[in-house]
Amino acid sequence: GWPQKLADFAVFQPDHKSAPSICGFPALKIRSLGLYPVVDSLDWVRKLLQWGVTTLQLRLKRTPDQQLEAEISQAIDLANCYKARLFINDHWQLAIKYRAFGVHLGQEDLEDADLKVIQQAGLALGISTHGYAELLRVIQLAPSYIALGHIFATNTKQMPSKPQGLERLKAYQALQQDIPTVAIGGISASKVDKVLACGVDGIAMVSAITAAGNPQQRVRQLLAKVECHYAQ
Ligand code: 3NM
Repeated sequence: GWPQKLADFAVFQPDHKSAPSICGFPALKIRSLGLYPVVDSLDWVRKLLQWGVTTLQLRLKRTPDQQLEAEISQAIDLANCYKARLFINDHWQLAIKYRAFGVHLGQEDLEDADLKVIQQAGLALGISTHGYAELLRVIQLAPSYIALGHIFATNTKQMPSKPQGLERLKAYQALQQDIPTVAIGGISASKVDKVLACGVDGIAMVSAITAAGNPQQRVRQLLAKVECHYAQ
């Protein structure tokens, strides 16, 4: 049978050679994630889509339960109108119900999520990792992309571990070339060049965009920089 929970993967030996994505999650093209804003409201999703963002994540951590479904379903409808790739953080059942492009799972969400159901629904899957051990485990799941964090100190999320830094980011990136990667954590506008130079396929950002004095201008500048980098 198919492993359904992370614990089951301990005995699951995928054959990397026979299939590029052994778990059947939709493959994303290497270098195609680009600028990947992570935001906490439908309002932000709407603005980012209007400003030309094509890959983004809705990460609702403080929304009351009774508002979750409306917020998520409207965000998905909007993103689908724009043909943008919206990943729903954690709420994988709602993501499937309203046909999101993808789901993003943190390590803690992985234990509860049914990966087989996500895969069978045809949604892309992104998974967070923090360090070598988590990365090796997640590579086995062959998700659509892997997030590598946190690269620099961040005030947006409480992190139990130390920042990974650029040297480790380069090493993780070199470790595997098949699955697209996204760097996250403390990436300010001025650090984007250094992070891109590590070879990652996308740059995930929260506060660099949401706390900017002029977020629209910031997004325009970041999109130009990131698109220019990947066009080379
Ligand atoms: N996940 P900012 S770091 C949501 O390492 C999140 O998994 C992280 O926010 C991880 O760009 C992080 O403001 C916060 O630092 C990123």
